[in-house]
Amino acid sequence: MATGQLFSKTTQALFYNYKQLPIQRMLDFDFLCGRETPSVAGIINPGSEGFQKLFFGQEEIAIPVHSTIEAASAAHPTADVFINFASFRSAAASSMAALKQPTIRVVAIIAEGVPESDTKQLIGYARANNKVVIGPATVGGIQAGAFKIGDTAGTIDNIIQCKLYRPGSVGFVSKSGGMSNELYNTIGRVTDGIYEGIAIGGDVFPGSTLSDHVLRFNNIPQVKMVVVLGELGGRDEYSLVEALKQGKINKPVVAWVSGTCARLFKSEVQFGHAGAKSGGEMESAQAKNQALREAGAVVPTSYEAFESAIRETFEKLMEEGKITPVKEVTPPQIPEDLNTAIKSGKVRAPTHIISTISDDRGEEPTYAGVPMSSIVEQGLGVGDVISLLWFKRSLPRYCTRFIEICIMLCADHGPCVSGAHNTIVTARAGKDLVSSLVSGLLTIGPRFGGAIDDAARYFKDAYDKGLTPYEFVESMKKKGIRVPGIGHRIKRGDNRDKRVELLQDFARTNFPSVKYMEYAVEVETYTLSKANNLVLNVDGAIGSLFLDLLAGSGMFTKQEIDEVVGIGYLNGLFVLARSIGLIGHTFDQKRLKQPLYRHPWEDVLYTK
Ligand code: Q5B
Repeated sequence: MATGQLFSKTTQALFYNYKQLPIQRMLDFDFLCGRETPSVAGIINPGSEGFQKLFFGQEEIAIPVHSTIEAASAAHPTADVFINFASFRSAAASSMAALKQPTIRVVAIIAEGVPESDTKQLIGYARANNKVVIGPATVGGIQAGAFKIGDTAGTIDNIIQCKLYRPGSVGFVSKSGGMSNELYNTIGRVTDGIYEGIAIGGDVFPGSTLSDHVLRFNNIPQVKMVVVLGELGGRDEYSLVEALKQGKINKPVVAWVSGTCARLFKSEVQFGHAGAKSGGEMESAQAKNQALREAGAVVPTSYEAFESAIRETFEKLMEEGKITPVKEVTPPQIPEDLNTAIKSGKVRAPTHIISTISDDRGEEPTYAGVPMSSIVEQGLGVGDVISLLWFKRSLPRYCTRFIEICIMLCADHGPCVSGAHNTIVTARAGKDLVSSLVSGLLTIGPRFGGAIDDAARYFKDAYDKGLTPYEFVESMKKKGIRVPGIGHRIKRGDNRDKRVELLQDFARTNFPSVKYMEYAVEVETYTLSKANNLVLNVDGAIGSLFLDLLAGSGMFTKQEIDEVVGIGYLNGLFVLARSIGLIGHTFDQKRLKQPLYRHPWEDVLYTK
């Protein structure tokens, strides 16, 4: 393993697998330490490329995302740490790929459960190539005031409390990541703080060992004392014992091997980590503590006494003048995330959207407050859903049935009408479903299918004002406006539109009143006397009958009716219905593999 410093205040990492929280925590730590560059240079998210927006202090920054380790290493040649958040399934392969990058020097593997044979290969490759592996099964490590791996040291509050935003004099190494947080706190309280802390991970074969890091700390001048937290199982601590005995470590080492309680169990005990199991006597916490003590480490009699041992060792170094007290700094305030601040009630923020028709935040979505399950359980249909989402109320069954009939009757009217024609031409030009659909929908307007709202407006106005059909039609003529809802390209007085008859029959049987419709029929009688094609068309029938529905159902105030007519809800019925047909026409053309449409020359009048 390389000697000396692993990280510095300019170290940058490549982060494998996009995980927003640990990356943001690294960047928050950077800000706290006053780093000038973010510690994450690039993110590798297999299969995707682009940028991820994250905060660096108050500023938003865009961190490049690469799809491969090779591409990321090439793009960020100065990023020499690889933080691997891959799952245990892919951690070994990605770590090996990272180790093979000439620019990568340190690989931290977070995943637990990496096969031991894979880890051994990684260790072999790393040693042969003078690289460092931290983990697997680790939270990572930290160089106080300089660089932090992922979630190491937990929340920003904890980092501030442990004074990890500036370097102290203690090198710390532990197996456990969870316990390293505990010790950061202890060391922060009883010394001038951590210089560097590493959790090597709880696997039987860690990428780097306790003694690897202690020997490294011994070469870092800023580290004045070393704290080691081992655990029962394995023999790693004996390498440290050897190093101490051979005089390779000349800085005070305060050590504790946890797991002394294992002796209280009658049989072999497996603790949380894969490597933490009480095997033979040599691997017991007691034996390792004793060996460390004999080799010259300061080893307390219990974990409870560990804190005093650390304090006393630190104070002794202070007395000897080997440690100059660290100059305290006040770290900058990390801006709180808006969501966190809102949750804690500290701030309020205006919303940007108001919505009153549906809500998907609860256990199940609701339409106008009605849960989906209740819609299904009651056997409600699309008419009821429209009534909830458009009108925000549950309309009586005859109303919702009327809506459904409108939709069924307007779903299609053959391939020759404007909408279907456009859709067919678009589909034959090789366009996709949505393009073909919207190209047809865009023809819906005052002449084709989109006259329902205007029909309702004009019929209502004329009826409410008490105009006779003659007065109404002639006043429209004077204004040069065609009566919406009247007239059809193929329907005639002697070839009525069956759809209109079906709607009228339904309404006459089910509606309490059909006064607006009867008025429209009187208008039709007058227009038919002028020309045979001026029938009440499907738009006019729906427009007038919807006025009857609104007025007769007792579910709408006069003001609400004016709003429905004023806003123009009713063309929505034609748009919704005809979408069904237009989608069908798209599929039809695709199914028939129809070629590009070209209009025949013979069908065009070329003239000057
Ligand atoms: N004249 C629909 O016109 C159409 C008059 C009128 C007074 C009128 C026309 C019109 C109002 C809009 C309307 C919905 C353009 C129609 C639909 C869905 C569809 C479609 C499908 C489906 C047809 C001949 C003479 C002229 C005009 C006069 C015509 N309409 N006068 N009020 N409303 N209606 N649209 O046949 O004296 O000769 O100059 O705009 O309600 O879109 O199936 O195809 O389901 O897909 O082209 O059913 O009526 O008649 O323009 O040659 O006019 O009648 O002023 O008089 P045409 P034009 P003059 S349903």
